[in-house]
Amino acid sequence: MPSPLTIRPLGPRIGAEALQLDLAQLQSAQTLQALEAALVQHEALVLHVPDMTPAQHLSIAHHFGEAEVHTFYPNLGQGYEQITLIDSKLGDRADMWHHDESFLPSPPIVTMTHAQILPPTGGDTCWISMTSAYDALSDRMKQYLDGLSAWHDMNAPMTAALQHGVVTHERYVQVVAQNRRHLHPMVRVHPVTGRKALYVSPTYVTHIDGLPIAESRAILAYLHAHCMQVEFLFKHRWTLGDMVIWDNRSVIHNAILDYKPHQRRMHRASVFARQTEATVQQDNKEAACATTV
Ligand SMILES: O=C(O)CCC(=O)C(=O)O
Repeated sequence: MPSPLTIRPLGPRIGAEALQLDLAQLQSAQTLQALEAALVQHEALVLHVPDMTPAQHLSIAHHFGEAEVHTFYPNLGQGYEQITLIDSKLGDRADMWHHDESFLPSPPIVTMTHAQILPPTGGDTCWISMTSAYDALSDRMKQYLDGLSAWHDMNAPMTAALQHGVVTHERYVQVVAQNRRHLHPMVRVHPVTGRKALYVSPTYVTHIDGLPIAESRAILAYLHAHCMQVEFLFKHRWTLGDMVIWDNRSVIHNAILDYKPHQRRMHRASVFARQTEATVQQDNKEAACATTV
C-alpha cells in the first residue's frame, strides 16, 4: 500500500507541491490518480524528484494521456522521442505567455517539465490561472464571450521571432511552412472540474472570429491585461530535479528569460487527451470548421 500523497498549496488559487514524494510511490496507479486530482485542483503542481529518469518521466506522462513528439523542439531520441529538450544553449526558449501548441486542433492537455541544468539565478517559470481569470470577469463580459471563438496561429509569433533573429533554427522555418492555425472557443469548460477557463493568449491568438478588427483587438487587449493580474499568478523558482506538471486546459505560462549568458535545460513531456470516439468526432468537426474559413 503506497503512502498517501501530501499536497501543500502554494497559493490561494493556483500552485501546490507534493511533499516527501518517493519515486517508488509514482509506480502506483492510486498515487498517480491522487496526483492527477491534485493537478486539476491546483492547476500547477511541483514535485521534487532529482533522481527521476527520462523513462520514469515518460511513464508519468503516459498516465495523463498520449505523449506527443513535439512540433518544433528537439528531443532525446532513441526511444525517448517524446521527451523534448528545451535548452537555451541550443537556441530554444519559451519566454512568451501561451497555452502549449494551442494552434493544433486538440492541443496537449498536460505538460511536465523536469529541471536538468539551471542558471545560478533567474530562469523562473510563471503560470496564470485562466479559471480564476474567467471567474473574475464581469457577468456582462462573460455573456459577451459566450459563443465566441478565436484563431490560434503559430505563424504570426514564429515569423516575427525568425525575422528578429530571436530564433534561428531551420526547424522553426519548416514549422512555419506548415501554416498551423486553429479556431477554438474563447471559454472552455474543464472536462474534469466543470470550471470555465479563458482560452486566449497574447502569443498565439491573432483575432476573434467574425468581429470587426478594431473590436477584436480591443477585446483581446482587455482580456490579456485582465489575465496578467498578479492574483492569478504562480511563480516557481526552480531547484535542480524539480518537476512541474501543469494543466494546459486551465493555465497559460511563460519561462522568464533573464539568465543570459548562462544555460538552462529542461526535459519536457506533454500529452494529448486519449482519443475516444467522442473526441475523434469533435476533432473532425473542429477541423472541418477550421478549413472552411
Ligand atoms: O521551461 C519552462 O519552464 C517552460 C517551458 C514551456 O513553456 C513549455 O514547455 O511550453
